[in-house]
Amino acid sequence: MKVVYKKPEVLTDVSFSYCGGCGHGIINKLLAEILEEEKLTEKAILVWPIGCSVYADQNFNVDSICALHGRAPAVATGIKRSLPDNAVIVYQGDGDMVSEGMAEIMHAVIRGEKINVIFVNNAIFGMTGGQMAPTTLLGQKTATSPYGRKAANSGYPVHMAELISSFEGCYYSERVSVNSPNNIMAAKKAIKKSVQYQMDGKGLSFVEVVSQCPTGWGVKPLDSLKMVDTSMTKIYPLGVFKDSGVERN
Ligand SMILES: Cc1ncc(C[n+]2csc(CCOP(=O)(O)OP(=O)(O)O)c2C)c(N)n1
Ligand code: SF4
Repeated sequence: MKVVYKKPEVLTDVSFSYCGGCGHGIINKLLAEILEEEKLTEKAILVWPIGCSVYADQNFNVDSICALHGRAPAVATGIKRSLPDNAVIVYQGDGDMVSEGMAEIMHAVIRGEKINVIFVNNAIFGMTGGQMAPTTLLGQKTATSPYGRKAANSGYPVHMAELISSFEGCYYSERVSVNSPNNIMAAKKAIKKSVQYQMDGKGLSFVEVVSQCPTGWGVKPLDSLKMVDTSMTKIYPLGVFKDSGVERN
């Protein structure tokens, strides 16, 4: 029988540790497909965060390291500068990046480090039980904002893809989502393009993935897919915020 689909070989047989319906598993699989299609399985070095994807190194048969809370862009900087021919890919959640490690991502883009950053924004601290993050939507109920996030107490959601795009050190910044087949295909295209930019020696390439966290949001997986359209992308619009490759053509 003709094989029409199979698991990327770069993935091990260890099951993903994510909840059913979580966006992380989709994003991890896209990354695996891209590494194979770009023939980077030997050249890639993945930098994992603290968060629900902390165990993902067990799923990829690729060189990797887990960086402590929010420090992934700093760790990736050291790796890329000492191994400039490798594809150094950072993967971070919003709690890890925007709460715990905002300084590291800011200084990585200020320096224009030639790395990829995949930023998974599910508007919540997933791993630790659904606490409010800097990306939590106004009015969103979380374990630490049971009456909904209020700007007067906790400020406003942070728009990372737009913010990163404003730095000269950023070569590419796009926001995508993974709540429908079309959006998953667009997410793959964006991540693939960003990886190609790194292999061409360009500056920091950033892809924010608006991702569903049904467990943290307290909804069923199918409802979480709808919430990406009805809530998340209303505040975090999808699109390209900077693409220096296109602008220079
Ligand atoms: C110094 C420190 N602060 C906080 C924690 C708890 N902690 C573990 S993972 C994490 C963040 C998880 O949220 P996020 O980065 O949004 O990733 P997700 O789990 O949602 O994918 C936190 C706060 C910790 N272990 N150590
Ligand atoms: S808590 Fe949320 S982000 Fe973490 S694995 Fe479960 S659904 Fe995914």
